[in-house]
Amino acid sequence: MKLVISIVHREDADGLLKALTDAGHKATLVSTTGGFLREGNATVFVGTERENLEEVLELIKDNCHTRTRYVSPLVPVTEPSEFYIPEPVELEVGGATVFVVDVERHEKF
Ligand code: 2BA
Repeated sequence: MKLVISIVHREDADGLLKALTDAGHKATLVSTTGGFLREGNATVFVGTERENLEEVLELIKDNCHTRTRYVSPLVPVTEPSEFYIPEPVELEVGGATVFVVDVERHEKF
């Protein structure tokens, strides 16, 4: 068995959950926060048999969209802040960041 941990944009989470459950997969949604932007994102956990893994990954790929974000960098400590005008930096935010891990044991009590 595999556990698919997928960090996705909040706006994609509902569509992804629907696509997964419509296809007969079980999923859990957790509200999370990105360490870099400190913005809310969503993490979806799917436990699945090995033979269904590629279908789960395809559903994630099809339902999560890349977005461009502009963020203002923090004032560098070496710069006097009154003279520093930060230029927004363009970031490409996933899509989905996906980890697939082996499940040693799965029980349901
Ligand atoms: P955040 O950590 O808030 O990162 C949001 C976006 O900021 C990232 O998009 C990336 O484009 C950029 N970014 C992150 N760290 C950076 C850095 N040190 N320098 C420059 N730019 C940086 P994604 O790569 O698509 O990641 C989206 C979210 O997925 C992340 O939100 C984080 O919550 C999660 N994530 C990504 N890679 C991860 C990893 N290796 N381990 C755990 N969580 C991860």
